[in-house]
Amino acid sequence: MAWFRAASSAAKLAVRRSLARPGSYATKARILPSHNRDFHSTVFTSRAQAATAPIPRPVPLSRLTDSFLDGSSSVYLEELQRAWEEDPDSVDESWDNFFRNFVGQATTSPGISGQTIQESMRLLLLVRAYQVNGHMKANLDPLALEERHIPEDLDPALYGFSEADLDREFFLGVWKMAGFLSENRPVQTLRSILTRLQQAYCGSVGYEYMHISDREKCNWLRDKIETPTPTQYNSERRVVMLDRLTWSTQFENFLATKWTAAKRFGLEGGETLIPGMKEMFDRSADLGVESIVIGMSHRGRLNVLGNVVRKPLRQIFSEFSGGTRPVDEVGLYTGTGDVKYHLGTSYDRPTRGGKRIHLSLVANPSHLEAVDPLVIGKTRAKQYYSNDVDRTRNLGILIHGDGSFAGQGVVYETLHLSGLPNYTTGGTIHIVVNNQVAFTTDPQAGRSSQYCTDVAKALDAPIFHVNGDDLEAVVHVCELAAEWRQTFHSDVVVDIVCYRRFGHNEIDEPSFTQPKMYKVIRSHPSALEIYQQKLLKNGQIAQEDIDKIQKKVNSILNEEFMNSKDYVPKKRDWLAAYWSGFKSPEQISRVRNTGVKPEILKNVGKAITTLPDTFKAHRAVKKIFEQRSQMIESGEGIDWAVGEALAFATLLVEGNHVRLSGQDVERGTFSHRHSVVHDQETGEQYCPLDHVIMNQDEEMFTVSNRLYFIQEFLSLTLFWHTYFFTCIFLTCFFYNASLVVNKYLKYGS
Ligand SMILES: Cc1ncc(C[n+]2csc(CCOP(=O)(O)OP(=O)(O)O)c2C)c(N)n1
Repeated sequence: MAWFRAASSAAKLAVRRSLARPGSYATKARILPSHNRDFHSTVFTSRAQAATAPIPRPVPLSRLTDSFLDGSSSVYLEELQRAWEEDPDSVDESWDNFFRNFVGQATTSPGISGQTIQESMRLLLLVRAYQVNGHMKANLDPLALEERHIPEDLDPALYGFSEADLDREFFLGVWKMAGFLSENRPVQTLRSILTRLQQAYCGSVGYEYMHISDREKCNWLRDKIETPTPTQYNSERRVVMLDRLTWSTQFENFLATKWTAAKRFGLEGGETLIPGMKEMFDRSADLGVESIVIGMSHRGRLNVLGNVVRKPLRQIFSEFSGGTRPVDEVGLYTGTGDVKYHLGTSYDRPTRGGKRIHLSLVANPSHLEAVDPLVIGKTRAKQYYSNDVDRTRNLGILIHGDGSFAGQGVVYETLHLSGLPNYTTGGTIHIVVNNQVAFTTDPQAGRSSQYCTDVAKALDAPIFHVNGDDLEAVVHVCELAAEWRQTFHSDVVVDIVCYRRFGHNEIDEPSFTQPKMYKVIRSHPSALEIYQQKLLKNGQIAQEDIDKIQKKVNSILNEEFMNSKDYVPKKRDWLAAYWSGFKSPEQISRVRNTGVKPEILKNVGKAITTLPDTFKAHRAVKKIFEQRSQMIESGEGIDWAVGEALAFATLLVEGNHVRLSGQDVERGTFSHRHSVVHDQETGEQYCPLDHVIMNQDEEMFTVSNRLYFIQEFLSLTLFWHTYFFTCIFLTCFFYNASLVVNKYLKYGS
């Protein structure tokens, strides 16, 4: 019990000490320019700051000490400890944890220099504060223009620690925690704990994950973030990253010099997206992903097409030059004007780990974010048709702008589908190219939330904010996102905080509206220059190697440009995937006989009107099913609901997948369908259309009530239709989906 008495009195002493020290408690959140993040100058409230800071009001001792350390409660604690020593199971689990952590350590770790219980608890709170709010102090803005409120709970002085405590050793272990707080971490000095907290949470990455309610998921992330030492890449990886960043940068430069007046919606300022995506895909392939469906809007699309999906560069250049039309295909697949950054393509790409991964970039209309649910629908359809039951082989990736991610309702609606059993794709990876301006709107004017990604918190998705000028940090979080998705099969967000070197497009003048920002941007080095300088400075690469990479990339770009002059487009260039038998707008489909033989109608009719013997359906529903059975038997009086069910059933018999989706599709808005019947005693559900053919796969007929988002429903369903030639039936309130009809359905088929 000596530990306890010593701890108790030492704790009180520590509190008195800290109370006696003026200004040791930070009283307010401070505003610091984002570049001023040097550990030693910001981690403690300095004397100079303390002198100008308001003098803290006296705090009653009772509010600062842990009450169980005082008076009669100490006797109680001694009793508890005695009981625990005899039998750990005799005390509550929380006390068992407490004694195991603190008593065990205090007696067995001579290195801990006078650590009191109260200090341990305060240190724990400090670590927690970094986990929750460390991102507020992270160095995220490459332009260092953003002024952020640094929460006071990141100041060790708030917890009573001073410079004098820096070299004291502390144990932090807590039962069932990972990272800093795991029980098997060695004892560390306060200085090293604070340094590592700063590195882990306040460097180029700001992690937001403490909103996630699942402890296992938080621990998984803590293990990845709070590693004993920061992650390091070897020289081979660095050269690959440099090569990829050179491609991304040179590609935009090349287009800018060849087509000076063309709109590109270039990626300048956010070029690390490309190496980030490539590393994300490589990691995903290592973890079992075979196919990736990508959706994105204008920003950086040509760069993604050329450098990630590997659309032939000559083809892209030919589109810039106006290209020649294929003589034999005139009128079949045509397009004009700005079509080059709306087109999609697909490609089988070799990965760094020696695998192949199929990539397809879905065609995109001007409407921002409209493509989101289509990507989800296509991914889900691919999972169904490739029997990807655990959804680990097909992955959807969405790339957003910061303005669009925060502003477009379709983003929230798509996120909300992500966890529904009949809509999930096992997690989408979202990447935000956050150039901190939307057209001419500053973030402060464009949204109420702190981050443009806050909407994803509703989904318990982790969010990794990263400084877009730090290539290795971008690559790190891109890999982490891939690992998260393959581990937890849920959405994750990478927010690349970057800037837009030019205007909204290349012929816009950004200084009309963002003069201060663009003054900084004009003299800001590119991410490529920053990375080259970093590698040179650390002796990790020689100038000749950098020159060699630049020269190689330039010569390939020039070669492809020469080849683009004779490039003849093929009709398949217009399709995101190469579909054999896909009709052009001028070709007419064969009119098919959709009738079926009466015997088939009778057979399927039996299946759709039969309920299991033991099933206790509602009285009225039972009667409806008896009447339906008579209609099938006699062939007379067949009503709308039976006609519809027969249509679905015969589609199934012919091998088609049928998907019904809407807010009240299971019962039917007019209580007519009853495609899912509920047992009145057990609540069990039975869907007769799941039993039309022998050993029918449950997903072959999918009927699913869901939230009321018409646009997502149609977009999601559209891909089952266009990719797999299924049929779409549209019903009421359909006008909400007119965007999807105009932009996809009308042109799709
Ligand atoms: C639904 C829709 N609304 C408006 C527009 C017009 N528009 C095109 S780009 C853009 C700004 C988008 O900003 P952000 O998402 O931040 O992307 P950035 O262009 O900055 O990369 C707008 C409003 C559009 N294309 N689609």
